Amino acid sequence: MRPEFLRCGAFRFSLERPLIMGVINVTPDSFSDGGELVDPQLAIDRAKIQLEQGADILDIGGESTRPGAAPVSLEMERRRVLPVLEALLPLGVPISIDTRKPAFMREVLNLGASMINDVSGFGEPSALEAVAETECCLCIMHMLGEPNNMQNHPQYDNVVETVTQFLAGRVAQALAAGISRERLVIDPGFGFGKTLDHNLSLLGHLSQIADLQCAVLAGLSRKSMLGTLTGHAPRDRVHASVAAALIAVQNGAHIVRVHDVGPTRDALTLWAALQPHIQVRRPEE
Ligand code: HH2
Repeated sequence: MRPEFLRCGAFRFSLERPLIMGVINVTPDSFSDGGELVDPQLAIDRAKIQLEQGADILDIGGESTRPGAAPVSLEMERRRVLPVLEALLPLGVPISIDTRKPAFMREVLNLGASMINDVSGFGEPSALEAVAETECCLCIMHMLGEPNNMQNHPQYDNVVETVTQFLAGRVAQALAAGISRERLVIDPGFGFGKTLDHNLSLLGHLSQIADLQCAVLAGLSRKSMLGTLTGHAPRDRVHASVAAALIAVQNGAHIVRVHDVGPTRDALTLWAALQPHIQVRRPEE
């Protein structure tokens, strides 16, 4: 059964139509937009533009997790993210914080963040504890290894099976910690310890991940798989990113995490308008 709602702090989303999460990287080194938004005011301005363009959730990150990236300290993450979070909270919109640190999770949730997006899938021992007692939404992502080594010859017997099993296990742990299913989002982690072939397999089998009965998020925006296929640099991958978001939604994603909110919203508006008109043909027709 398809999940119908997503609880995200004080917000409640219907999953009838796809949601857009706008990416705000307050980092000097992100692969796609690194350095553009290190000035907090620029990050705040970008976030406001994304909201006008139709972002449902903003995802603020202070640590790049691109292949090869080194971890940053808690203090650095606080210094980058908190001014932006504090300026955006009064707007009353759902804000997700992209972090792997339980101490930072607690701090931003106390301030009013609605969602925690953890690319390590809440793998730190106290990560689930940090979020369990709140109403926040969790994005549980699969990653093989760590950003500094994840693209060193990633191997799987069956990538779709492995990722699905991993996510199923983490969902079971979250449920056991008292976190309700409507607060859970799962994400195969495109590009996180995956070759082009692995990424394409996961995109093609996203509906298998959606069978886990949680909202599914897909983050394909400007990623290197699109560069490999098109030959374009990150900032010139908008068309491929929009196509990827559309394919992900077609294959079962409920949320797409994107840098280019306006073009993605246009494409998904068309997709949503088309849905009531799609005929299911029976074999005898
Ligand atoms: N991808 C990135 C970062 N966070 N979170 C989720 N849930 N899913 C993703 O696919 C995902 C993510 C990497 O993209 P970006 O934020 O643009 O780059 P960087 O990590 O270099 O800041």
